Amino acid sequence: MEHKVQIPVDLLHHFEIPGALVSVEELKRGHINHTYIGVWTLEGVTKRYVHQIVNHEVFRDVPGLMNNMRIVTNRICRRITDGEARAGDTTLTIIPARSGESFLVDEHGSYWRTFEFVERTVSFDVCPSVHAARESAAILGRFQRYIDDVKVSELCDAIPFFHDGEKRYQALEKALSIDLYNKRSGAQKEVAFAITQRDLGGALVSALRSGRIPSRVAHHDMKLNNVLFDVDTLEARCLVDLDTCMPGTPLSDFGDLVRCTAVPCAEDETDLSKVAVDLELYQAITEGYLAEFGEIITPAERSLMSVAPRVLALILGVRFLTDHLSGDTYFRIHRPNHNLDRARTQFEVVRALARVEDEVGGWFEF
Ligand code: GN1
Ligand code: MG
Repeated sequence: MEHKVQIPVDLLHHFEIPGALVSVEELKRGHINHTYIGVWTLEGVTKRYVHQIVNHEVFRDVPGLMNNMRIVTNRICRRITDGEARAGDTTLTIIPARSGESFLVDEHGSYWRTFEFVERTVSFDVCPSVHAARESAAILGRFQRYIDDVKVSELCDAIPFFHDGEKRYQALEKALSIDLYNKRSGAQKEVAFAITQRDLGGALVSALRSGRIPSRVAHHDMKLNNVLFDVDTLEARCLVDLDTCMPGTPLSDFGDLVRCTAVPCAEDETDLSKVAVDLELYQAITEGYLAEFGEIITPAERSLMSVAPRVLALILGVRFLTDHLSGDTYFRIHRPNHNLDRARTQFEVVRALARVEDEVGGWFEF
């Protein structure tokens, strides 16, 4: 389940960081990459950096991914220097290797990269307030506005078919038919629910494919804990985890943010009675988002906003379930049946969102 990583201290000194590494500690967060916080010192002054191992089983094209990230962060930096960004907004700063590359490969074949640590910020796994909900959505709207003129053709698919609900269902069907670990019988309820929702899974990707909604660069992992808030004012300042910035639809991000923020419980909550939509949070997200991005999105995109959270929760649930059936090779687990628990929770989120969908529909109209 866990694997101990040897920190390649010598290799980290090949990044463009002046000084020496004093200490490094793992930040236990995220299901895919491994993240460490390094403290460096130069002439008595210390500075923190984020060192990360990019999971190259998941991200097959690390140079392509880093190029996407460079394009997106450069665009945001230009908005900031041109005075077009909100005061305080910032983005990730990639620290290149001395060779000029944006990553280094260690002797075990792990891909390491480094960012500046964004100081004086905090993040939340569960939404702490209506203000935080509004701020997280507003920074998402600004992020999408800042990068809206980046051409989708400039970015590669960091993970092909990532939020493609149809492909995700095909993968589930394959895992069910192979049933390599005989887990299907223990997941009957979840499998049955997933099958009834198949059409919903494809709702966004079919609109994209038919051209009903435009392809735009999107973040594709818009969890609340990927938003950094100012530690004093709790204003949202930065979106992190830019690995999956690639062509798609911004509805993916809006949907993801609602599914995890307006349902304020842990993603693997086992007490399903805690899985409920907080309409006040949901409304704050909608208002915060539309205030920043509402003038850019098309009527067709707006018309899909109320269903997007349900689609995103379903796709994620299907992905967790598929991974459970396939031996937990993708999402890191911390207990037996963890991915099954996660799938069950997401399916409960789908049900909870369905119950409020008519009620919230009017929020998205002009
Ligand atoms: C993964 O590792 P993390 O937490 O940043 C996943 C997302 C899921 C998320 C669910 C590359 O993100 O798609 O929505 O878990 N990232 C990838 O918690 O698959
Ligand atoms: Mg991520």
